[in-house]
Amino acid sequence: MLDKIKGVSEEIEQFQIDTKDSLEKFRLTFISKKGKVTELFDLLKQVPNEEKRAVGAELNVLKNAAQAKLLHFTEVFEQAASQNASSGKDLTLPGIPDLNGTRHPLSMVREEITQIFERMGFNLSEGPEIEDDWHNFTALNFPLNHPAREMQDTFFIEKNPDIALRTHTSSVQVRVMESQKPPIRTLSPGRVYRNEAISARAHCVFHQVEGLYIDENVSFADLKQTLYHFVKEMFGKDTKLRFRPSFFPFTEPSAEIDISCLICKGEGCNICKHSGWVEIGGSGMVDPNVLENAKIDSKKYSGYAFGMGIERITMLKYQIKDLRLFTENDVRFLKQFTFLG
Ligand code: 2U9
Repeated sequence: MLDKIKGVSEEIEQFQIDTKDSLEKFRLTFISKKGKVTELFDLLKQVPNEEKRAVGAELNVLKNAAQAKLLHFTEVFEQAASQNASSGKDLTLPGIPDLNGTRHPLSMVREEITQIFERMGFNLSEGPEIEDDWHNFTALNFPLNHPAREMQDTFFIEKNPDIALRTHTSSVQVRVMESQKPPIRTLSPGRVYRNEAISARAHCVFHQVEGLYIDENVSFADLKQTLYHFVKEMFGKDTKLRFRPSFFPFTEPSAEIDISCLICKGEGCNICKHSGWVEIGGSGMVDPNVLENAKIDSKKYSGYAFGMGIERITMLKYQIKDLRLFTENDVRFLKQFTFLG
């Protein structure tokens, strides 16, 4: 019995207490109802009467040692806790996990689009969001009385009709044409502004990618092939493409770009309004007036241009039904996207 007491005594001495959890473990191991010290007291009944007094005395020494160690460390932790409380910190609280952020879906899709065109030899161009009338409208062949210039579509700066927030990134491409010589093969992604009421389908701030290719003998066939390649890369090789005649002041001829519906694969569903097709943007051959406005000889050079809304492409790709989700910054929405580009 004395050997057992000695063994437990050594265990108590060596027991490492460095956290509140290990303090509790110490209490359970030695002092609780099922603890080793209590168990030894239970064994005292079996000790012969003549030894009981001596063994009992040893057991009391053991119990006191265990309780003294428990008390000492209880005080140590209480003191530390009160110091932390007075310094406003609770070091016993669990740490804040270091969560990784995710890319915004618009940023991911923009990069996916630009990478596809970069692989086809397009470079990226940027320009100011606050533009003058020349680069946003006049150079792009907008007639003076064109409705897109009016207040309901355009945000003007301090009532100065010559300065506005750009309504498309074509203004960037006018600047590229003015400062570079053909061949030009450029892509301009960026934020654009239109004076529209905010709803699930429209916003006053959105993003576009526009492309421009100017060289000798550029034809509509080149435009078709470039967009054909883009659509297969972006939406999958089974996606179909069609061009629908349209009108833009800056291109002639002009065409809307439709792709076969990604949801029903052309069968007809709610997303494509049962037509089997969804619009992803517009395109056309750069109007000779636009080339001449940038002092590019329209007899020698021709070009194609196209434009797409990044929100629209993202909504189609991820089946997002409300445009406002892009700007609400709700992490439950944002954390669903991972970039694989
Ligand atoms: C230059 C000359 C021509 C760019 C083009 C479109 C057609 C077009 C819309 C798509 C959806 C804008 O975001 S949207 O609302 N764009 O339909 N954009 S051709 O034409 C240009 C660009 C630059 C110098």
